[in-house]
This record gives sequence, structure tokens and C-alpha cells, in this order.
Amino acid sequence: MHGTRIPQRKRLRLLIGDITRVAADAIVNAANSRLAGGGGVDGAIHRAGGPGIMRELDEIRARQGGCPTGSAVATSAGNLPAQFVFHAVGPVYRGGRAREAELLASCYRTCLEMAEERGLKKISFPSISTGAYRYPVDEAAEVALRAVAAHLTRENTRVEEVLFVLFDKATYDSYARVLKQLEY
Ligand code: AR6
Repeated sequence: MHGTRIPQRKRLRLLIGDITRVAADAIVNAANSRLAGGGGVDGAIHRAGGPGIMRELDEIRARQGGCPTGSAVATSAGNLPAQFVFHAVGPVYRGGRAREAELLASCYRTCLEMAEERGLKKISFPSISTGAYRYPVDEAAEVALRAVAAHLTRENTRVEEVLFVLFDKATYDSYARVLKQLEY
């Protein structure tokens, strides 16, 4: 079992699967800064969640014109097994010297703060930026797992469980390897 340095109640877990099928209080989407929908996990979330999610994003776009890279916006979750979707905008990978790690970590931290603000216990993440945005999975896994583990070891977190729902075995294996190396 992973999680030895994290207090018993506060778990970080890795699963292989489709994030739209796993119940959580908030499901994180890997969105784009126009909040315009797209392929990958974004497409799956809109298909499974229904059109109400895009209607809410239209309102957010009208109000604030999108979402900066490294940040996230919240909508309700429509037909998904969750209360909220947090639409996080990961960086496009451009070789690693364009603040990609900082921006990717910021996605995870922002979503965890949004969960704290809402008093949520369980949040699920996909592997942000490692599909269409081409972030190398091993590097992204290290950034993601460090950011989440740092949050879960905080004294004052109310988040009890963080799930990474990874779509394919290669991505899962990469996260599992990094998690083991981090010795959490
Ligand atoms: N459940 C969990 N993970 C999934 C699912 C799913 N149903 N479907 C795909 N993945 P990507 P990005 C994995 O491309 O790189 C979109 O068009 C996928 O295998 O979804 O952040 C947006 O609109 C990969 O491991 O997100 C943006 O324009 C991971 O999710 C852009 O792509 C992320 O791949 C964002 O690109």
C-alpha cells in the first residue's frame, strides 16, 4: 500500500480507468485556456457529464474570458458521479524551460485549494498535460505526485483522499514508479 508517510486518513491512490466512471466529490478535467472543450479526458467529461457543463463554462468565459494556464475553474458535474468538475489548464510542453513544471504543479495545488474551500473530501485527477499537451509522463508524474503529497501532509487539510485515475497502463506504471521513488 502506498501512503506510509501520509497520515492514515489521508490517502493518495492510483487507479487505471476512465475518470468519468469513478465517484468523487470533485473530478478534475484537463481543459484548455479557452474552456472550449476538446478531445481526450475533456471530451470524455463533456460527453458523460452532459451539455450543462459547457453552458456553465460559456458563462465563465463571458465573465472572465477563459482560464489562465496553471489555474482552474469550477462547474457542477451534470451526470457525472461528482458534485463538481474542476477544469484545470495544464501547460503545453515546450521542452521544459517554459515554466512547465511550475505551471503543472500550480494546476494540482489550485484544484486542491478549490476542494478545501468547498470542504470536499475526495478529489480525482487525470494525468494533466500528458496527452495532447505532450508533457513527458515520468516528469509530469513527479510534479503531480509531489504537489499532491505536499498538500496531503499539511496539518490543516480537510481533503481525505486523492485519486489519480490513469487511462492506460503505461501512464499508471509511470506514476506507480515515481510514487515508489518518492517513498510516500
Ligand atoms: N479518464 C482518464 N484519463 C483520460 C481519459 C479518461 N476518460 N481520456 C483520456 N485520458 P489529454 P492534456 C488521459 O489529451 O494533455 C484536450 O483537447 C490521456 O490518456 O486529455 O492536458 C483539451 O481540450 C492522458 O494520459 O489532456 C486540451 O485542449 C491524460 O488523460 C488538451 O486536450 C491527459 O490527456 C489538454 O491536453
